[in-house]
Amino acid sequence: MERKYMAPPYRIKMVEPIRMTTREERERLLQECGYNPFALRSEDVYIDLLTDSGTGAMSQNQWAALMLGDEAYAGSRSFYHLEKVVRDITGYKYVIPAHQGRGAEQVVLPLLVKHKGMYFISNMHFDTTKAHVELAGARAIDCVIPECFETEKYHPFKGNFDLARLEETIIEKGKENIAGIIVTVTNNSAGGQPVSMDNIRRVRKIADKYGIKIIIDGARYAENAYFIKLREEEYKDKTIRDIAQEMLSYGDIFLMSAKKDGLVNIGGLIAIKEDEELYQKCRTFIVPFEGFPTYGGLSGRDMEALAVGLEEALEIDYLTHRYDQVRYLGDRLLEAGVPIQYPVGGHAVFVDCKKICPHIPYYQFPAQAVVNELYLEAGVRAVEIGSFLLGRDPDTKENLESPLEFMRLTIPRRVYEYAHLDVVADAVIAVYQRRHTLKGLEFVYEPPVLRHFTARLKPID
Ligand code: P70
Repeated sequence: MERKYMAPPYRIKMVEPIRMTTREERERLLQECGYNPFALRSEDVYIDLLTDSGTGAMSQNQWAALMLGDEAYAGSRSFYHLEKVVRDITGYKYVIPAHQGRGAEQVVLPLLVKHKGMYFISNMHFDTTKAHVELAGARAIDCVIPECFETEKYHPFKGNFDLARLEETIIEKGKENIAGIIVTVTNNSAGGQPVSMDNIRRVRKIADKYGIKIIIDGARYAENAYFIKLREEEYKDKTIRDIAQEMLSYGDIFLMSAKKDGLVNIGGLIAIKEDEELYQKCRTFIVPFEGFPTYGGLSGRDMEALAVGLEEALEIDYLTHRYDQVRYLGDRLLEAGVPIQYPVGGHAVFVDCKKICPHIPYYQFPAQAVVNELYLEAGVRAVEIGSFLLGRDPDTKENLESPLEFMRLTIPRRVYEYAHLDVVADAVIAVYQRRHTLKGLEFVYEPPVLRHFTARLKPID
């Protein structure tokens, strides 16, 4: 029988108890954490939807693989195992591990910035990528299609590049000033929205025309491949692996936070298609930042678990159930009239808080107000993806206004059941019903880089 939402393609072998707190406890805890749930202890969270990064459950095969870890400083067997798997999936020649995505970004992005006044163009940069672009002295430009910002309107690939704008931007800034085109799959900032194969292929054509390198930010590349299979007619009978291979064939450099579609709790990857000179530079610079090029901040057992996780994340049953969980939560909210980014993406439901709290201006962080209220309601931790995360203009230091103010309900891989998602949906709906009572926030402490991780706030009366 066809089911509307697929049951988990696994059974449970080990459990981690979680605990519900009282409303009084949560009021105190929220105040103590400076109205920023990043500072909460995870033990004080009932259902943790802060991120899908490093929060997934490993399989029995991954746990078994840990025992095979070869902890040699240089040239371990585990590195060569990982290298083989990554070469097979990407088709790229050179592979260097990193401790996580931003470790890979820190090594590679500055090497692409050749002089002052350079730009990276992306469909949408995610927070750490943008931070590394700016730390490398370059500037980040986003070129996503406008449909991405119309949250209630269906579009199968809201992560797509606006190709005309991409080309205009290259011409306007001068091709010699473009350090690279970053294709973020899926587009995290706007809802885990996919990029179509057709779009990636056309980006490649433009890149070739102007001699620009393509960097694939592939944290969720397997989820992107799944959407291509689902929504792009000519790929419906292809395997996820074949689709992933074709997607990556259009890139030159693959950067991956393996904490997502690598199904591990820590890990990252740099893969380079054929540019030997760039590879040599990465090998040099990985040493002071991450470690020797055959471990890059990972232990042998981490690399073994990753080699297995990369394969598992390409399994169709795993991906179908994962997407169904996200879809289930999205459908429950839509039925209750809660505005969300529609259709839902691959890793999370993004609640449109600009619509929920029009009375709170962007510089008082409407989505953060909703995140905090959700924690008070049911001990559920979500995360703000909006003006709080976006930060300030690196030149003028003005607070930037995000076009979208989202509360992201991020679903960890293979961790929660549909029943947990019901708790989340009921709580979001309760908060939605008292949305008029929510108040904006102001800074008590604001760090200069990636402020959302460690800032302290207070509600404005
Ligand atoms: C997330 C985390 C990380 C990320 C990413 C893309 C497309 C690179 C990276 C960096 C970050 C985060 C945000 C809010 C709360 C917790 C964590 N994304 N590229 O959850 O990779 O984290 O391994 O250094 O999404 O989306 P890494």
